[in-house]
Amino acid sequence: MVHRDVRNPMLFEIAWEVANKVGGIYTVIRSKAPVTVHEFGERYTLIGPLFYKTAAAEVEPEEVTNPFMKDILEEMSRQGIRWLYGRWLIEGAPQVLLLDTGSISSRLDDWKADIWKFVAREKSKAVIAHFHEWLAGVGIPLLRKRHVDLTTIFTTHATLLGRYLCAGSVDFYNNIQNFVVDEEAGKRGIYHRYCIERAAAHCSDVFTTVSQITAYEAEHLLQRKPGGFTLLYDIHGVLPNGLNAVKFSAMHEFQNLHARNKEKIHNFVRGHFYGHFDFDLDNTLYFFTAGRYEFRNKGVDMFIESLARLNSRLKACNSPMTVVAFIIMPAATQSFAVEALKGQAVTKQLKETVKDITEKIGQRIFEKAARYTGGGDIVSAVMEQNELLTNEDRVLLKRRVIALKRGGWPPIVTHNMVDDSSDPILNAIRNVRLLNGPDDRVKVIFHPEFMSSNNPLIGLDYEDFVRGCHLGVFPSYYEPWGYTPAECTVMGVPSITTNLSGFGGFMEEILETSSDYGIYVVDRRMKSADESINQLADHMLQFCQKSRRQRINQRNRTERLSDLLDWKIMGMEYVRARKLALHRAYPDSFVGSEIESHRKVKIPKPLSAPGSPRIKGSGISDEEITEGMHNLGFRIPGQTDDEDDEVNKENFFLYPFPLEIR
Ligand code: G6P
Ligand code: 1S3
Repeated sequence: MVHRDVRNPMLFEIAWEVANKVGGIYTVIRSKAPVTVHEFGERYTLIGPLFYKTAAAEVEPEEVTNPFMKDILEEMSRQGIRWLYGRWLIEGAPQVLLLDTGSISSRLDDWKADIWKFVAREKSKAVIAHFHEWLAGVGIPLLRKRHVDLTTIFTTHATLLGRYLCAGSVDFYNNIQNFVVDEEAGKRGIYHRYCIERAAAHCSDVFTTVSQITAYEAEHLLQRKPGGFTLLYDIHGVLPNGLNAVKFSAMHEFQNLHARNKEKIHNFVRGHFYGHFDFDLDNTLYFFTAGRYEFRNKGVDMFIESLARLNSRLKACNSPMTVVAFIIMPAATQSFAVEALKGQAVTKQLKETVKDITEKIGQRIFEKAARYTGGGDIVSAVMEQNELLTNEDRVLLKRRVIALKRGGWPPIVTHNMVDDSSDPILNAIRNVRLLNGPDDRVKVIFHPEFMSSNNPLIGLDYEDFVRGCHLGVFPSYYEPWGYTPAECTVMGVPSITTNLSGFGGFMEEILETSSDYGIYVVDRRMKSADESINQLADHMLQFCQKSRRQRINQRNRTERLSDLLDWKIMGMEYVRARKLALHRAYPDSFVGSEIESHRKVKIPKPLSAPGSPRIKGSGISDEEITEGMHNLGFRIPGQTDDEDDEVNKENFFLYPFPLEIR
């Protein structure tokens, strides 16, 4: 019997998105790398697919130092298997092994066994193999079949069947208990993939997922409940996704960045709405939604419908505010629309002409002032109005202004779509008649391409664009986690999400009143679609009614949550999952005293927000809450509403370990 060291295990993390950017799993693994490297150092290796086009930019090749690994890789080379070993060029620089799946497809079973021959050679340490998503998870049943001496974790970031069912028109959450899963998978032509996913979930020592909502889904569709227990230890099996929150040395740098990037969005808006630019940018709010183009799953249908209701409400209450709502979702396009490019060009020309003319006027005033030798009124002598603007300037200015005239209303889409007439987003916008008319208080811009600083229209990278906006709106129907609102949060941008998204559910669990922190959660679970749409419109309307000071305060509170979403805290659930995996595989190596106790705490509403009936009703004073938070390890500067603004001094809290979310 081999006795493996469970205190210093080796960790392999296997995923299709290692050094291969496809979607959210890439973000999970990449952003988590620094904390995992911190914990495991050289005992951590990531395994993923080798794509020659991108690998060179992602991985720096390195000599294999581990003698066991070296032997195995040499053996694989002799068998014609191509691989790349090195450091992934990301923060934390983890060791990475990329395998050319093309070179091994003919003997898939064998190569997987080859890799795991590692554990037959490295006998001193326990080995944890953590697989993400079904594509990588195919290895788990094979390992189980061969009785390889290691422990496995399988994390699913969505279920195949759940995604397929939700994208259709089924009432998914109300029927989740009733689906005949094999039949449904068969009908959709995904039975083989579904079987792999289910086998991975069932054969793993520890099965986990990214949120409570996906745990519920997995329980019914994969028929295994995430988490589990041993005699000594239990976990719920939800490993929420974290981020690396960037902390600026100047506390309010994120507010300055908002103002700077908003100015760039203003420039785009001036151009886009040329000829109809009759609204005040000082009273304009930028809302946006972004992500993969999944019309129903990402809740774009609900967003557009709610914007139409918001438009009517803003008109009805004569609001001075204008909302420009961006939809950033890549779709098939032919090119940028001429109208969209023209708008930027004519406004740029106008700006340059005005700049030239003002320079010339300045020069003329200077010349006159320098020559002034006395006599008469100084001001009229130096700044004779008729002489300031020459005829040539007047003609040029007229030409530029005339160029701003346009026939139709500003376009609702920035590109020429391949499928304009049947595009679901465009059709939904047309159906609710949000056509950027002069009376509309809500304007819509569909940008069917991801943001980039090289883009001739907006010219901002996604992160800068988000910082410049006021509110992210993500009313998803199917969203196991949902990084978009989490990213908004760490940048101090308030957002709206739903209780069907993993992130929304997580925030509702840990915050007493999430809206005070700028996280609005729409109920899409217990309410009808119409009620949810109204709730979303209400949240957006309330946001429009905030003063600038209130928006600044709210951004401060939102940004304070970023510590919570950092991997340093979120990664704790990964630590627990690994511990359970080791407990399960090597129960004799642990003793009773190692049982961890968890306590569940909720973060109270911010002290500067108005008291809720719940707090008032409970009879607990702010002082008591403050003291309670202090006892729990929160760091609290004595705050008042006035302090909770741009000059706010320090972080509101440091969250105590361990964080227990049940
Ligand atoms: C940041 C800047 C302020 C600016 C404000 C605008 O807080 O530091 O100088 O006034 O943004 O906020 P708003 O919500 O109107 O874009
Ligand atoms: C999945 O990617 P998606 O956008 O297909 O995994 C992500 C990372 O866990 C998660 O954030 C997202 O909700 C899932 O849907």
